Amino acid sequence: MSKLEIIIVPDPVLKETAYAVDRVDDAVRTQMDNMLETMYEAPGIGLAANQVNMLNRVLVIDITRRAEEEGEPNPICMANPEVIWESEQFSVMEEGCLSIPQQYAEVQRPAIVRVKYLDYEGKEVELEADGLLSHCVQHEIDHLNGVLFVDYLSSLKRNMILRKVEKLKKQEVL
Ligand code: GNR
Ligand code: NI
Repeated sequence: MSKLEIIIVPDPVLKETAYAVDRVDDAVRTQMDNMLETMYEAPGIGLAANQVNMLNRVLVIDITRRAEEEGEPNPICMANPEVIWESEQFSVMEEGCLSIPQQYAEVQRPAIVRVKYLDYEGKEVELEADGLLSHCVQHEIDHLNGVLFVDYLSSLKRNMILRKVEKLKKQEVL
């Protein structure tokens, strides 16, 4: 496995729409392995292909490995994920993004989603997600469509966050 470099804003690759994979082959599985390693190392609870400069519809998630809890790992790998149902109820949660380091904001999303995707074996499966997992899977699918969590904020808040990241970059804190 190898660690990949995570792309930080502003970068055009984060605005691109990723293309569907034909099938989950060994190359895609290797990509998923490398993305998981990169995500755990970061550390983060999700990672989408755009963030590591790849433009296929692949993402990885593991919400169990958060510092405080350190549960058993539960990696979820998805290719061609699609939201096939969303609840009418909404949920608001503070989100962060490895491509927008050290910045956090509340984001409103459908509380529960049902997602259809190809798993690590290439089998078509469905997953119903709520809570943190729901926010995370929606956040990652957004990446594959070139959308970032700051795109849901007012332009004032968005620009403030993007300027702060610029400043951190200049100070070479990142
Ligand atoms: O590590 C991450 N935490 C997080 C918290 C709330 C909602 C979504 C996320 S995903 C983020 C990692 C990341 O940037 N994935 O694209
Ligand atoms: Ni992100």
